[in-house]
Amino acid sequence: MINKKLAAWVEEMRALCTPDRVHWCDGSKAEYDRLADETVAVGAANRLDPERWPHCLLFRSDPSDVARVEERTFICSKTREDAGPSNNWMDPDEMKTLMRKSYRGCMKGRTLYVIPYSMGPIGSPIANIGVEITDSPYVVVNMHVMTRVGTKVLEALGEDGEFVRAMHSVGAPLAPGQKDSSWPCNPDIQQKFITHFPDTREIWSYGSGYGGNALLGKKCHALRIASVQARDEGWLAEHMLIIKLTNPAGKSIYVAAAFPSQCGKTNFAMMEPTLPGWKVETIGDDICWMKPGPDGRWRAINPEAGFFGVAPGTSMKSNPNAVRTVQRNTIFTNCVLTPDQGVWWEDMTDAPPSKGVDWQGNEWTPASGKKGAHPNARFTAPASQCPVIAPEWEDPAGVPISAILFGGRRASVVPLVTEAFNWQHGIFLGSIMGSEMTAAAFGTVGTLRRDPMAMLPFCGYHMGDYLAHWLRAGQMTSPDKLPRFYYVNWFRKSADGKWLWPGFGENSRVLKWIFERLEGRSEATRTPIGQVPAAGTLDLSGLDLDPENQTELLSVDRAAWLAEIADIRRYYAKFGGHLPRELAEELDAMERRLKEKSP
Ligand code: OXD
Ligand code: MN
Repeated sequence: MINKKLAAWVEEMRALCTPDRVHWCDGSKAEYDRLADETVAVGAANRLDPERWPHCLLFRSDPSDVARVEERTFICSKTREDAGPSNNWMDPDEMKTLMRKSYRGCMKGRTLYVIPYSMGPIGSPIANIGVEITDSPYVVVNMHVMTRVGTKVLEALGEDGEFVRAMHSVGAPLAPGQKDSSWPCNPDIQQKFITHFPDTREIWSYGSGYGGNALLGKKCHALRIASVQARDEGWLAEHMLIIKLTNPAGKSIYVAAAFPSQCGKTNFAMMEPTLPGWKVETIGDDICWMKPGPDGRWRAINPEAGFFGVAPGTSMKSNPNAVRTVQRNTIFTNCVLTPDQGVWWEDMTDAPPSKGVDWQGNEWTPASGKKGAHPNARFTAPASQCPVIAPEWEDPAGVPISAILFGGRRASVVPLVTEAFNWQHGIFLGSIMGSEMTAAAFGTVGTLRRDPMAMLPFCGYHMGDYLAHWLRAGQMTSPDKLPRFYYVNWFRKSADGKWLWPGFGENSRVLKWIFERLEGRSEATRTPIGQVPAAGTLDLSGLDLDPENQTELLSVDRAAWLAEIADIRRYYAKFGGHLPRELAEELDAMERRLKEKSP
């Protein structure tokens, strides 16, 4: 028996968008294969060499449609106040009136697909159901990989269950007889809309077919809408990877970590530790939903079922487990097509292919000096294919989190690892975290963007209230059950601009110190900003690290921190009356400690 609200909503959208056909997705492999074949047959995708890249597809997007569009992303809460200073806002009724005009007749000549999906293992008390309506077969096949799709979700939803309504159109109706383009979308950036209605748990997306703009289970549902659900219901929806960390004695803990986009989350989630006997296994690489469990510990699931990872830079050196994951059943977007029907991207191998077809469909050679793959080219691959996926990654009960890490790219100021004094101090450190912009992101290269808990582009309500919610979460279970917070920075540089820390698998040394801190076996030194590893407690064995670098990596530069205080105050001022008093007090206390002679 179909859910009544779902049937009514699909009919309403069908009548508005007037597609030629409606297809309810069952989530089967046959459905995936049929749609994949159709996209190849109409020239929208290339099938890769079946021997070397079995069941892999390559799509090329329109040049106007290559990334998330934050400037066209809106949080349409009832009041502007609730959306806060970091989100674009429009009145929900006004936005819907505007968008209904775009949606009217927008699916002419196309099929309307109904995709029932579950974020998280079906039936998990932490999971949540959504239904995406789309006119893009590319979206359907990607959703098959990234979420759990189909009839089993409809069964779990039942006749009266609640679901997130996720409406999407590429915004490119077809006139009778009109030939379709290989990547239909609305090329006018001002006509793209990624809108959220948190109060009614709805997403309306129009004009883009790419990534987070179109695969609505990911950033739109699992972060922007879910963060509001989490606020209202007493849980946490976060932009965090989740790993299982096992020591040489076979004891395991689970760690979540928030890093802004482009700071190596996928690499960290699949890390191969350099320290002998230590093991990292993946639970998730991007999103973490956490609820207090029956034992009072915060239990986390990865709501996704796949990885939508940035391809350029992914190599056997930077992330061998990602390379192994994407060998089959993978959808590539905006990579180079090689002459032997394979894919390539910058820094995948030391030697590039002699020639290929670039992400815009043009003949390409490395000698051209142009990039062959778009810097935001992606792979969509099933998480189950990751060689280091943890066996319990789909446990409906979730995994208990012992530590939460956060950090961004900071060339100076922030030490390699700092342990927070307590929960409140941890939220304070999370609230001031930030990252220096990279060339691949918008903004001026090198300028610092503060990005609390890496949620700035993904929080569906006022950031000040979000921080208050984190403070409340600390009261939901007994203090001894709470995870501990660690502020990390792999990107510190020396005065002459050289990396102080090798990163990648060597980050396992920091994980070891954290593991031992949690067991009460490792010493820390109190500083004005938090606790850093005491001399000799960070395992640097076998690492050729200059003793000067070692000192600088963990040093707390009081003058530099004092100089940050003014910047933090300016940034906190944007939160107005929504800034939790506790955080303003933490800032004052840090300033006092920095000005004292000793910590
Ligand atoms: C992502 C992002 O794609 O954070 O995961 O931008
Ligand atoms: Mn992300």
